[in-house]
Amino acid sequence: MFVSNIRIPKCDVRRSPQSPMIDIDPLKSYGFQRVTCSLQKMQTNEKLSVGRMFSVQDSLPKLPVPPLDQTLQKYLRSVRPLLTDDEYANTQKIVEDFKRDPGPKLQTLLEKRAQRETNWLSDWWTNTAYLEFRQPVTVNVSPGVVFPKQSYTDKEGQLRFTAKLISGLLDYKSMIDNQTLPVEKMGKQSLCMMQYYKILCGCRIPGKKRDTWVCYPPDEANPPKHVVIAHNNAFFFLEVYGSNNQPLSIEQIYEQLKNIVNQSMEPDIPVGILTTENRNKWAKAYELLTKDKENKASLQILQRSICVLCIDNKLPESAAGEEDSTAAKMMLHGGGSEYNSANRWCDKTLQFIVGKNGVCGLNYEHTTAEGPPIISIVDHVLDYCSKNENMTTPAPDLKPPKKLNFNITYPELRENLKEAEENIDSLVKDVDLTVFKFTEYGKNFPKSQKLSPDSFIQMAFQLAYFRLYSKPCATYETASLRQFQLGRTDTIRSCSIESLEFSKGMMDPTLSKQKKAELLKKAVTGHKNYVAEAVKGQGIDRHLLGLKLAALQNNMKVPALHMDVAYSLSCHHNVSTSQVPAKYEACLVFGPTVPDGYGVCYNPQEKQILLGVSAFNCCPETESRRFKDSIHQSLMDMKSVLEGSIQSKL
Ligand code: COA
Ligand code: HC5
Repeated sequence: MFVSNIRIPKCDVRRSPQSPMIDIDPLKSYGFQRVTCSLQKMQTNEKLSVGRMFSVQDSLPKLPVPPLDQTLQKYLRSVRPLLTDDEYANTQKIVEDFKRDPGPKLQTLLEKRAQRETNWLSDWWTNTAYLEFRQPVTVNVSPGVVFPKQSYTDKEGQLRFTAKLISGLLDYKSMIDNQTLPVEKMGKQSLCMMQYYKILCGCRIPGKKRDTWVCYPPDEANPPKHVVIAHNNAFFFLEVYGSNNQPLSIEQIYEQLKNIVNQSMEPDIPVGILTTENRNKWAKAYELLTKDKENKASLQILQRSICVLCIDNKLPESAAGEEDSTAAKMMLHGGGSEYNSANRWCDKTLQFIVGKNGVCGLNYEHTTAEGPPIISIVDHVLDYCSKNENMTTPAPDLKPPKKLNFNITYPELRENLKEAEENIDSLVKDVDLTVFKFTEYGKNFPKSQKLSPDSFIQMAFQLAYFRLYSKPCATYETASLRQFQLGRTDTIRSCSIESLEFSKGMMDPTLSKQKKAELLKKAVTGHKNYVAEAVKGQGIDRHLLGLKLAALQNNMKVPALHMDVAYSLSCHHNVSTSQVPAKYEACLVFGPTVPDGYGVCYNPQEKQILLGVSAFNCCPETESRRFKDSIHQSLMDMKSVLEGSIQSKL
């Protein structure tokens, strides 16, 4: 928990005002202190004595508020391909009206907020995108990452890998604790490092209208020194440092894990399944659960932990060729109550999942951070695990692992558990997931054509959708705002007038390859320009959201612009995408953001592209495999037109 003397840049991590005061008396035996926290204290924190990791933090620019006219002009262009002529004419009028009133008033309110706050967006974003979201975090919010398959095939191998993974994680954590982690860069631009600081200590807590988020950073008086191990639905406290603050050796961790497994040979009460529930339902159950002192202590150990490690016992059978998609499901939702969905604590920021037969990866709760810091940990841990030598030495005064007890005293809680099982099982049935490796080429091909690989891939998604549905759709791509203090993300609206021209052109058999290549290049360039502006804080989606929230906060009504069909259509992302590059062959997955949409996460490597495509079975119009095939076809066709047009030039 935050305490007054933590030394972080004054801008940064803040406790949500709703966060409960925490009484952790039952943990005294583990040497934790009672700590209380206050938002006030957090806000008055003075500067961090800056190590390398935060060396440029305070000199990063503040997120700007873009000019109103610029946003409105871009907005009109972005909605054009989604609207009929009549709808567009109506939207033009609505935008003109907004420009006169209340646009300027709201813009002034936003500019004032930007002067006051370190980042005018970050708190609003945390609340609207995450803490106020009421659907389950499972599938809807928390992404999954599949690691390359490991070589272990039995329980001993599984536990040895887990032990090494924990050791690698602690090795990474020491760079956060000592602030020696190098500042991440995007081109020449340094990025905000605050997300790294929160990854190995954050947790979400369910609330009735809004969740809260707590964090126990490394430089508090008594920082967390334990992980939680989940096995057979039971949770165990495992201290991973000795009394001299030295991490346990790999062998020591392995022995502790063996002890844990021996204590949990039969499936336990599936309390963890509650964390996969709708947040309001989980909040109600949480309230009941915390009436019991022992439960409360167990919950606090989970929340205070560095991370959770899920040692899974079950793995569904996969049809040939489906193994990667099955693994991705284990990471995204755990396979339902019959498999591993109760062997999770989905509120915890980071859960490593070590499954049977070499299937492993992670799931992370998104409130705390974007993908790149998570992938930085993954790359480090996998590097560490691939080394043969063992540099660790035994640490003194090992504490035995301790099972976290949960007493299900209220009959309602039993019903909550049953209902949570039913709900996750139907969610699991609804998820349609396909992961695949496109091996024909990677970033190398678009680069050889002097085109941005990311924009090229985005145009493949546009064409893939158009090929299946003969129409364009609002498409989301994540743009990083981490060039700014406490920056998170904005939206890249990948569907554009140019992308539609390109998609139509590609499907037109009468057009020459030359002409198609021209349309492709124009669309790619248009997209790249949008990206360049979005990452500089000149995107439109967060600005429009800010204008709406400024109205609501000042007791004004929601502007007509935000009630218009153009706004809702352009925010209904039938394709929701994100690029997350990784060194390893990691496959990344997240769920669609609308019932009739696709989620596409891609990891472009030099000579191949790894993709995770999701959809919902309940929607008859979507199918992940069809979309995947269409992406494949689009990437092939795009290469062909570029190569064809070169030949025709010769
Ligand atoms: N010709 C040749 N090479 C080019 C090129 C061109 N016209 N344009 C770009 N390239 C090269 C780049 O130099 C870069 O080279 P590298 O592989 O050596 O690093 C590479 O191609 C990739 O560039 P590009 O494909 O244009 O993408 P990007 O790295 O600029 O990323 C975004 C674009 C939008 C993905 C990025 O700006 C961003 O915001 N990422 C954040 C995503 C995120 O947070 N995801 C997680 C969400 S939880
Ligand atoms: C392990 C990588 C997961 C990527 C998750 C991601 O891209 O989240 C997006 C965050 C944001 O603010 O854009 C949201 N999205 C899943 C809806 C694209």
